[in-house]
Amino acid sequence: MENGPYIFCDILDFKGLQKIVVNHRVDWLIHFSALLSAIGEQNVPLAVRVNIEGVHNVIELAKQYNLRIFVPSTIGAFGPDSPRNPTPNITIQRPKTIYGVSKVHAELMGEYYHHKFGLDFRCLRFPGVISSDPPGGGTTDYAVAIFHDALRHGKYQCYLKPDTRLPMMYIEDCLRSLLEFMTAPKEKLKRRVYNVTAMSFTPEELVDKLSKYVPELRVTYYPDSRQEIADSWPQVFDDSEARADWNWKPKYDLDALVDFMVKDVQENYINGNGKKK
Ligand code: VAH
Repeated sequence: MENGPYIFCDILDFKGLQKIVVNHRVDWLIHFSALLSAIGEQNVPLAVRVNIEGVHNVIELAKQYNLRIFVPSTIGAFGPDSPRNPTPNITIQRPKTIYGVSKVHAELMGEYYHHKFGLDFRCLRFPGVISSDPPGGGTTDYAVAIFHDALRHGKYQCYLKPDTRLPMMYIEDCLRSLLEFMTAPKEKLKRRVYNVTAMSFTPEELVDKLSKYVPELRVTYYPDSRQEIADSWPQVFDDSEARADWNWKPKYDLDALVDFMVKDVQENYINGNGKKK
């Protein structure tokens, strides 16, 4: 729809993206197209194209048209050789998923274009981001699916072990961190890639909080291939540099996340007969 709020374009269509940038006088580019960790392992060639060729397209466009560009990275950009508790901003990165490999590549490409061409590249490494929208193929998405299954069926089969600790963040904190980072004066930025987080929890800790809203909730645990991915990731994320340099501070803890997620899912997907209004 050319004149509506949304214009569809394939991230691999450089000319199509260029047309949108020129015709709509784009000045900031927020890039979220990617295959996430679990789904990327099921289709590596597509993940390479979307996550790597796609990010080349947007970084090159940002350079050509002097755009401020945001590219998200992830806790998945670290691997089993990285310190896990906590994981600092700068440490070894040898991820074991094509998603993580593509995100390390994006980080390094963006930093190169910043230093070589002065590109205003900005990148946040997000933890698992929890919103009421249905899961999108991420390893952390058990923490989304459980709300839909618990509120609809009173039960959930978890694909991670109950004690699998992962960094997480509610969607409102994610969006605010992006906005605050993108509007931060560049003089405050000591680096172009920052860790951000809000909390870390395990499935059993989440179930304990959710059971207060769904007392009859029954959860079973059947770890699958996503357990190996989770076991290679940070357990606790150190975001002290974001807090020091541009005053990052989360507002939602686990209690608040569960309260808002129960309300969001109940209103938008249970009462809303299965689809968001
Ligand atoms: C995933 N939710 O699980 C995404 C995220 C923290 C990981 O990038 O793949």
